[in-house]
Amino acid sequence: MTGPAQFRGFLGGALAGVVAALAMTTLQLVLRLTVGLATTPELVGDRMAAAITIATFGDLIRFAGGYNELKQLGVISVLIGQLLVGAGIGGGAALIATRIGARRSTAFVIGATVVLWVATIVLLWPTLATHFNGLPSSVSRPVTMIGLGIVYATFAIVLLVLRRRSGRDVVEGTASASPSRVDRRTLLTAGVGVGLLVASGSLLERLKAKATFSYDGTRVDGPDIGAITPNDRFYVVTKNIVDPGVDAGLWRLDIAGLVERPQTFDFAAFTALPSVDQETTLMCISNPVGGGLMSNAVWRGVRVADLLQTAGVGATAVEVLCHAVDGYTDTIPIAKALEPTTLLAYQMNGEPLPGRHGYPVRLLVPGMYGEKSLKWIDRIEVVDRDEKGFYEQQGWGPDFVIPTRSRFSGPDLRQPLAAGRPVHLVGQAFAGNRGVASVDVSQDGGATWTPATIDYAGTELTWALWSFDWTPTQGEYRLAVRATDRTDAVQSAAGRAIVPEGARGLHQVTAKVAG
Ligand SMILES: Nc1nc2c(c(=O)[nH]1)N[C@H]1C(S)=C(S)[C@@H](COP(=O)(O)O)O[C@H]1N2
Ligand SMILES: [Mo]
Repeated sequence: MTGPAQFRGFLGGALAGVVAALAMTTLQLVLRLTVGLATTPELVGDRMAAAITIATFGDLIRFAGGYNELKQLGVISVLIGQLLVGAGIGGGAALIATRIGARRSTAFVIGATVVLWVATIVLLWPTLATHFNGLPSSVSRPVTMIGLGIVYATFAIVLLVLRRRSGRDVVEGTASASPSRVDRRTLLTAGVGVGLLVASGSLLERLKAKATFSYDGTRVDGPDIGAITPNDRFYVVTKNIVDPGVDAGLWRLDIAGLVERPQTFDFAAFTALPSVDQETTLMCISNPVGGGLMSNAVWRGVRVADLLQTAGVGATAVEVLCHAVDGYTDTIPIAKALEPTTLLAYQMNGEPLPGRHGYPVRLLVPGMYGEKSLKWIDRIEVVDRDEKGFYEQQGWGPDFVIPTRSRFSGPDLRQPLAAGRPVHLVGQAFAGNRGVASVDVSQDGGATWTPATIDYAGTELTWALWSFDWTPTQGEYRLAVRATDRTDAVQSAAGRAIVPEGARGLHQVTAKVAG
């Protein structure tokens, strides 16, 4: 065959490869929407998140223009990558077919697909125990492997079918004799491709409607923050692009690892266990000083200590390694797991947990940053070594204990105030699991302090609400707030960056008072 004909053959093969990859993508999206199978973009994103440093993570977020934007960029990149790999295999198969023979070409397509499948499994291994409809972690890894096998096989089969049709033309010698026939084949392939593009596009739209982009990063802010945050206003942080939609009928909770009697509970058995109601505030490690990634709710749940006592914790236990259906992991020290306030919650403010807050069951670890409070949890494994969770692998921590903090949440002081007119300053203070004893307000950047009123004291495990009636005279004020916890420790004024152990420092706002 001549050079140009070979080149045309390569292009035809590449087109077939792209179309086969589109067929694979479409099937992936269908399986994601129907049976909760994790897609390659989601698994690659999670694998990357664990493999990169926080600095790179931050750079990527800035490069994309936000976390949600980075998630979208990641999905698009992996999907385009898949099409390019498909094009490469399709084009390669066409060249092999014309130079060596159809049989070798078929072997190449099958071989390349198997190699890719194995490579995917090896590279994404830590993330494979992910199933968004809540299959137990014991089966979700093999299910993901088989699912990947099915979608990769779909790629190979579609490519071979498309190749065999054009290959026959080559063998019959009609390809060069009748270019219009080749064009018809190409047109047919392209037509199938356009159809698949439309189908996968509409599936992507449906997934986007369910995606976390619209609510990830929800904060509570403003002058009207009550003691208890309503479920639909509670802050949200999630690593996921589309959060799990767990089928409570599929879901199981495993208590495993270094225990004498491993336990498995279904949802009915779990909610039949003795439970407690506990008001607890959660806050994200990435909450900036003065930020609203912090909320308070009343939770009903089962004490982890009760479950561990039933299971019988081995003497060498160091940590519990927790796993959730979205493949998220984190650890807590065994002593923390055994504290009576560490709960597996299944109700939030008197309702079943909302999907975005971890339905059907989430962990609550008072005193430690929100990332330890796994949503959609399905496994607690007692281990005798220091394991690292999803964010800890990136380099967060090692200390996840919440330092005492306080903030102004209202009113908005960007508008100048009027001298002599009273202002009602309000805010929250939070001291992890130590409780807030008192709050002070400063008008001079922290040089002198005046006690604020505690309007809601909360418990050891919750925030407190404070207010301060202030009637300023003309001038510019540097307002600051600080809290003292119930161990009498005063909030540190020393600033600390968010990375790697969470922000610390005084929340300060400038108030201008006109005469
Ligand atoms: N399974 C799972 N659990 C998770 C997360 C997650 O992405 N997946 N995010 C964590 C983080 S970083 C925080 S701050 C809290 C937020 O909980 P909320 O969205 O209910 O406020 O959930 C934690 N639990
Ligand atoms: Mo977080």
